Amino acid sequence: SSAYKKTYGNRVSNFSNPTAKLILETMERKKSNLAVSVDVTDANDLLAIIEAVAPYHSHELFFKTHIDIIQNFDFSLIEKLQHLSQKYDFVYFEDRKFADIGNTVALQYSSGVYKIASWSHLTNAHPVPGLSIIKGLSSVGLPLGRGLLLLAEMSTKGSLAVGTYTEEAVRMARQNRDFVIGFIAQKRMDGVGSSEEEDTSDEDFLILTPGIGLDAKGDSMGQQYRTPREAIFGSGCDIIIVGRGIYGTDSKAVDTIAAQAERYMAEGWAAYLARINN
Ligand code: 5IU
Repeated sequence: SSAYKKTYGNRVSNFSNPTAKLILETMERKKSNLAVSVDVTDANDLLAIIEAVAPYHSHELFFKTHIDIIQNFDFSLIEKLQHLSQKYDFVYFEDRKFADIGNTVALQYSSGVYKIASWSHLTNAHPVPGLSIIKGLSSVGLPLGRGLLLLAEMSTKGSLAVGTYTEEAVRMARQNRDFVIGFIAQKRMDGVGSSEEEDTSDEDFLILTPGIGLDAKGDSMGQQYRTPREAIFGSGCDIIIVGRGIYGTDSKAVDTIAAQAERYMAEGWAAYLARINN
């Protein structure tokens, strides 16, 4: 597809959504397509990992959180996260994976303890409820300039998000380009599931891909890993999501975390340069 060969900067105008534009501009400016996924349960560990990675190289594009696993959560954490995102110029992606009817997800997105829409630039949803989920989430997120990714595929062994399910997810996104800016997926989705009458040659969706590891092939719970090069160059994904490959499974020293982040960042960017210059 044409988006595969274009620079991130040249794709900004393919999107109307402000979060999509922010992401592509940040990628171009920071020369990074790395999202760091931080699945830790202590707020201080979350802040420490961001501080370990961000100031040292300043190349991280995203931090992806699961805010509901933090044991010692209070809203002052959000204020600290917002301060860090301004200081180090990165984007937040709360990996909430909404999955309910529109009315419920609108409440889950805006309210409760976490008030995700108030601070997270990007979030994601399972397409399983159909268009209702986009209606609900966009009623909250669109006025705030937020963006949504649909889960078109998953990285786990035996995932049910395949075939016509994936195609339907892309059709749902195609009808809601103002808010749905792309997918969590394993490959590019431009043109997927489109009818013969539709011209999708200029279509562009951002593809964020998890399941990235340089040293392991998977974990004991069904996760499967591939390399940044396989994802970005081979499959045309745009952004790699890396968690344990960077911060490890037991607490690591700050310089080890920073060095691992640098390694994934360099691999991801090299794969992108190979792709656009190929
Ligand atoms: N994640 C996946 N696979 C998926 C989806 C989300 O791994 O298909 I959708 C999340 C889960 C975790 C992160 O927060 O991405 C990957 O972490 P590791 O790099 O530590 O495996």
